Amino acid sequence: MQTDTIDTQPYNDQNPGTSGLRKKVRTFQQVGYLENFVQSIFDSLENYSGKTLVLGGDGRYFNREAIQTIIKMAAANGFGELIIGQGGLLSTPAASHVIRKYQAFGGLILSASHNPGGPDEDFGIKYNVGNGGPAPEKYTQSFYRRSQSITSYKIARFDDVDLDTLGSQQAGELKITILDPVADYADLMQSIFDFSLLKQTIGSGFITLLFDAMHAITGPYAKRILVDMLGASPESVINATPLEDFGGHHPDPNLAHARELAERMFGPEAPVFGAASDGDGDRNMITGSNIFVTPSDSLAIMAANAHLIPGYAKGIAGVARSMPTSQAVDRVAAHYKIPCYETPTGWKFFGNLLDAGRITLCGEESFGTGSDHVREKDGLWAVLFWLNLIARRRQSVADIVHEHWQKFGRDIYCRHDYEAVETSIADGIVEYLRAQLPALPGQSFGEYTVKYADEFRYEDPVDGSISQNQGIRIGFENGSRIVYRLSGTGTVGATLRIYLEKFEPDAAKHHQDAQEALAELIGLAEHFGEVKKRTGRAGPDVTT
Ligand code: VG1
Ligand code: CO
Repeated sequence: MQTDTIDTQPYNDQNPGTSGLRKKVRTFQQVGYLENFVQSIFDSLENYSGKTLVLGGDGRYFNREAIQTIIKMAAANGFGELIIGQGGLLSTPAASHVIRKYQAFGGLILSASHNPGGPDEDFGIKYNVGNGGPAPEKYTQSFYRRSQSITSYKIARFDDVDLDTLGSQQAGELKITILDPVADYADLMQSIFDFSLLKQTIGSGFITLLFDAMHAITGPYAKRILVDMLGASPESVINATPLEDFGGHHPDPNLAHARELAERMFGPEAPVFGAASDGDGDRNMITGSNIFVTPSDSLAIMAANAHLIPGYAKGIAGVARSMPTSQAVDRVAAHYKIPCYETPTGWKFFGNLLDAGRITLCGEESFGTGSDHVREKDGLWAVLFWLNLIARRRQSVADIVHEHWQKFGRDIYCRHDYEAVETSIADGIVEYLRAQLPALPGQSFGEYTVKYADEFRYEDPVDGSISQNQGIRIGFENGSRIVYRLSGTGTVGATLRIYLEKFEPDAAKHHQDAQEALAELIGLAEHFGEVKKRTGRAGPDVTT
């Protein structure tokens, strides 16, 4: 096998964000851009010679091309085997499972998740370590450092590999195995959930369902699992064909982007259950007939009901949530006397807690829930969890949610996103907020008295690593919170997220509209952050 060492110049913007390096496709298409980043990853890793790397992506534009380049670079850098999803496809949770199942050294996942795809849209790449989870910060920081001084990369010379035929082939010393991207994952799901109960409950018509794959990676997974294995009707999976540009939409599972699903779930004759997943299959939106379940509530409800699911029948060790996620799950943890951890945004912070057996379930307000079955959040897993729950409790989604609120109280919650804000304006807002923090505690604003105002800092309880500046929090005596943070996944300007939360113990007040119930807090968020004033916007671009 002939390998070449190609001279290159560093790019100064290869700093991974919340979930890998995400940029416009055109940025990735610059000479040596992808190669520099991949070589920077390989250069930062040790002792992988002869070992296995998993490779797959969400099928977006540039996926196949990038995979061919990475195959040749992995060969030149001395990996022994590549396991690649057929067609270059692997959902993020399936990639995590494949890494674990085949005890691979690590994996490269090509995705920009819920961001749009196509020649003018986004692409992304991230490295996952041997536990199947996203590389912790100490890795991503060293990838970035290496990218700033890189002078060459290594690449092998051979013809493009056939990504579509299952089985193993040899390219020089490198073994390449193309595997069915769905099979192992479907087996894993079958080992966690009660498939015979689900089949029966769907077959009897008690559960009718609608799943929106948003023309992204979960189409083939949903068809195999929901339709072929569980007997749902083929029409219950919509937008099931993965497209390179997701049909021109944002593959972002929320009520704004999964519009067809939202219309049907809130229309007459709505199915019992509706859900959607994102570009790379790790997010989920849960709805029922005429009800939307916030991801924070979904996590809390899962934690409270986990014992009803075969895979968690023995009980759960603990739970974790990202800092901006509502405190609903904390109440469940307190009730069952299990630990609850608060981590910075991004799945990479759950890995150590999962590996150490300290937690079983975890989640984020951004439509992400998961468990110790893999080391990523998992969209279809969440769908199956809810279906299993509905089948076991024989109740509607609305009844399950309302009973939960009655027992634990409701954490009324919403998030406001201001997208593509000029970076200097966004930084100015953060500075302005930061300057106010020391003086806020003790001050009262109507019924809200500030209890604490700080910047979230996390010390990992397992390895002691510290992450600073993970979002600004203003917490009130009555348990309400306002959180501000800048997104680490956007590709245009800055995205400012404002997270708002208010606890309502009184069941008589549980059926309020979230925006109305949070109106006073929304006003306070503007008072502290001057976001509308400084951006000149009338309101958020996206409310979830
Ligand atoms: C967002 C979410 C975060 C999530 C991340 C990756 O990050 O807020 O909770 O972990 O996306 O999810 P940010 O930095 O933009 O707020 V995915 O499905 O995009 O891999
Ligand atoms: Co995603």
